[in-house]
Amino acid sequence: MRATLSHPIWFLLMCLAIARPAPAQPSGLVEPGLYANQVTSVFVGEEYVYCTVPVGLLVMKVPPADSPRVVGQLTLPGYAEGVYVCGKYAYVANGNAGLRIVDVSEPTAPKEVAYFKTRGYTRAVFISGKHAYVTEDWAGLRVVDVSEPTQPREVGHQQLGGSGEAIFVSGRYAYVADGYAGLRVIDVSEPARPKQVGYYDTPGNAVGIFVSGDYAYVADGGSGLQVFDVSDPNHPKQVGYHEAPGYAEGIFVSGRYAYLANGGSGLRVFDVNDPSQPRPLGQFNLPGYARGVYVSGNYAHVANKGAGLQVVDVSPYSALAASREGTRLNRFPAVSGKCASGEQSTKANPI
Ligand SMILES: [Ca+2]
Repeated sequence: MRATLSHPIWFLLMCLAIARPAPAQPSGLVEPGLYANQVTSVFVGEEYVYCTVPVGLLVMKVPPADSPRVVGQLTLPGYAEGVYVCGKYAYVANGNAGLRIVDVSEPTAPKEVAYFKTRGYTRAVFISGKHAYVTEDWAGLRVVDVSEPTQPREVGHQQLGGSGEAIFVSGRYAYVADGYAGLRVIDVSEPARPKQVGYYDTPGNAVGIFVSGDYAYVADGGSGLQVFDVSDPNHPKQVGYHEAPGYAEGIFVSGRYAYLANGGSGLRVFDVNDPSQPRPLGQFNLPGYARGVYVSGNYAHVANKGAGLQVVDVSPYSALAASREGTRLNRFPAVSGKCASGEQSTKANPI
């Protein structure tokens, strides 16, 4: 069942990828890329872009202003929901098949080196330090020591009450978008004893999260973008929101901009220079269903269920554009942390 190009599912995916015409360019700003059309999540590394599709992991090359192409792929046994890449390893949240650890040092031949069987349905993973933080549907947060990636080892667990849709680790806290249960703040300073310290029941279905500075940005399903001041982690405080039409699934913040993967309504860009008043700047209508987004430089990489990986030129609304205006830039927190191997997953700050 391990990956080969001749696997019938891959064959179908590749046919879909090749056969579908490139989508029209929304707003004239898009470099559309189209691949393996059910992309469930995306992570941008230094040289390659990593996408999950239900049956596994794709390693892609995304040349600037050109269409992405798949250079490597691996079939996985579960439903691939999310991926985080650190050093030479990709960590895949693989549904009922737990956490899969894949050596991607040879991008054309990704190879599974270990897996960690969780007890529930694994939805999301975030790597920080030597730990993988894994959320599960109704089974909470697991802290897994991956200092030796071929021998993952659980060190701590905290039961949570929701569906564990997404996780972001910043400093000593893990922030979980816990589905209809809302936003949870977990103190992970003692990995063996993760402990919930703060909670906020968001109005909608919290499915995406990004933390930047003192603020947590939540993609809250039908309730759009919700912004929380988490400077006091014990008491997350809602400070701003924008309920755009659509279904908010994924969120990425870079500098003063927030990028929202907004389901059937494509990609939305907000100015969050004042986080209490997210100001909508623009919208990119995309084919399919925008589920996740990862911004690198001038490009937003959108995980799109139904229309593959969409690469959108967001240069009018990017930290790069802001830098030309002399605006102070924030680092990209998602990719600036030290990884298990001591390497960084991507350039800490490509600007
Ligand atoms: Ca809720």
